[in-house]
Amino acid sequence: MTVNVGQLGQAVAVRPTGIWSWVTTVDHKRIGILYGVTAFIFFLIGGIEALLIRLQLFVPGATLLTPDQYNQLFTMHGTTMIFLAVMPLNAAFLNYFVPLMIGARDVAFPRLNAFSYWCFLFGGILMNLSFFIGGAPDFGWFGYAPLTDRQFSPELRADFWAMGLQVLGVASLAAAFNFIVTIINMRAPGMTLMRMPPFVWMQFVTQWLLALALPPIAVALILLTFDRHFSTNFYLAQWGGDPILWQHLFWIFGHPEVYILILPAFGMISDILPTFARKPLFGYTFVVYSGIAIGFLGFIVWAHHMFATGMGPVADSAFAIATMLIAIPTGVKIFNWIGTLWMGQTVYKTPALFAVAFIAMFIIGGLSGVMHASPPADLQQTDSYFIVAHFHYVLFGGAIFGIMAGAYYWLPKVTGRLLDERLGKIHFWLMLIGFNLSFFPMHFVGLNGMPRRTYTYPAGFGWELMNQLETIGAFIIAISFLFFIYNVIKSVRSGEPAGANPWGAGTLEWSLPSPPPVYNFATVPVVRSLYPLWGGPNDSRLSSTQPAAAPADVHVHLPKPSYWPIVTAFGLTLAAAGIIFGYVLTGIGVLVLLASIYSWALEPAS
Ligand code: HEM
Ligand SMILES: [Cu+2]
Repeated sequence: MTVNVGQLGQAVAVRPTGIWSWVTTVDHKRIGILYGVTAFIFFLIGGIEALLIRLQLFVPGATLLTPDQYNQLFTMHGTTMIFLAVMPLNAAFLNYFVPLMIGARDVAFPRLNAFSYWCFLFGGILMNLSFFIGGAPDFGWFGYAPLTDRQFSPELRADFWAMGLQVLGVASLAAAFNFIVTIINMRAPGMTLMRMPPFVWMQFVTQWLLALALPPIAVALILLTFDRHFSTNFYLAQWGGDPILWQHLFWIFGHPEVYILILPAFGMISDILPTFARKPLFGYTFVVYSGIAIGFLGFIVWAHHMFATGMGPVADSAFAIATMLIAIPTGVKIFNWIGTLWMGQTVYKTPALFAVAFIAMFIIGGLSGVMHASPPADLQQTDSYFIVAHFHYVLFGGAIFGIMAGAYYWLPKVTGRLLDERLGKIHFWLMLIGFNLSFFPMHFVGLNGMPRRTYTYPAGFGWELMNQLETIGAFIIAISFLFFIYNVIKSVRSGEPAGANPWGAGTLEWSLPSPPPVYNFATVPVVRSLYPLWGGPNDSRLSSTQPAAAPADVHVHLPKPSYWPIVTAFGLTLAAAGIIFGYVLTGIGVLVLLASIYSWALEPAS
């Protein structure tokens, strides 16, 4: 497809419409929107699961849920929040903004990008279908062997889980390679590595973590599938297998995974704070290198999840020390964020509020994390509500607060409309209060012995009040999100036009009109600094009406829409679903997969 960008008005008319245009889109911005909307729906589903869990725990001895239903809900809540909400929400920002921030017209492999999204959607649907077919997975989000094996999970539940995760893994791997190549190869002239916005850097590190951490879990899941379907005994101790093997393989993936969840938020915060503090990020180089250091260290600490298995003093010490080391680069980052705010004239718009709360909440989660880096402390805390408190402070207080900062910051670029500040602030305060009410008491009940993954508890241990507060907090969080949803709808319908650069930010995406045209940049920009829109007479901090780049009369080549990505993803999912529903389906799926890969390869690119 060739677009004449001689006149902007003409180019806007080129923007395709209709549902078919979404199904076949290869535009990274549309794919970003698809990721965002889908992931947000999964976030709401995971949230409703959390509310049911909290209702059941509101009073001792409640009977709202059966033990089996409870197990399904916490397993699907954890799995959904991690794989279907936070990862793809991060992917939404990755897709929409990384090309804009590096001055590219699209990603390196636009059709592969669409394929990633469809795999994510189909994998998520496949996993959730289990609720209607014999029950959802019920063994916790890390699926410890032998609970998942043929002996203790004879139903289809573990198959749904394993196959859903495999398809989701393909989605993330394809995206990882795509964005590694995009970031290395498609930067605008002058955009050296050390001029990349921190968000791009942290996403770059994240994509490497994905590329290196997903294969181990793919292998672990294949071994599990072999155990379940072909009578191998990788994880079954009575036949010479080793359930601890699962734990190693899982956590070799699982610990990098927590950085996969949080690093993009680190990046968002590092871009948002300078905008509102009106000054460059303090210690940019340190933020970049500490992010890389966290990425490396993340691969050598996995067994801190396994202190309770009795690995012996040498392994325990090594993993404890390595884990404590991560506090250093993490502390460096926190120091840099605070340094950015220091003496800045910070304007506390909604994105800035979420960003600052992110720092505070993440510090709390980081501190409890360092606490269980010590094996003796961990033996007290593991499998208790203390752990649930800890990881919600990093995943919710960290990742979700970061993502919300990002949403309030960047949505005006996507929709072209500002969000309502008053509604945003109501959302913020309710969420902050609800979050702390819900999760801070979990530290105490945890240290007082309340185990995690327990569907009820007896009265008289002194846990009642705390649990009631937690449930009330959860509902306050839910209400806060109603304000967010209302705000977004209102903004899309009747929000004030955002203009190109409503915050006076310094990075490249704000030089484009909101929303950006299909081809992003009429003329590829030349970058001379970390904040190309700051400095000089047109400093965007001084005037918030930054003119959009002047359109040049050139022809831009854009990739053609294609339906092969969705067909290929469908074939792959069918093949995976065959493991659950019957191998014939796997055969059909493989045929569809091969045929569509072939057609994809032969399809002309433009
Ligand atoms: C709406 C706010 C949320 C509430 C009220 C909530 C509540 C809970 C509760 C009470 C548990 C413990 C269940 C048990 O051990 O019996 C839990 C588990 C979990 N939550 Fe959340 N949660 C929320 C949001 C999130 C988010 C945003 C994430 C991740 C990004 C997340 C990830 C997890 C994980 C991984 C588990 C562990 C599941 C398992 O033990 O297998 N939660 N949640
Ligand atoms: Cu870990």
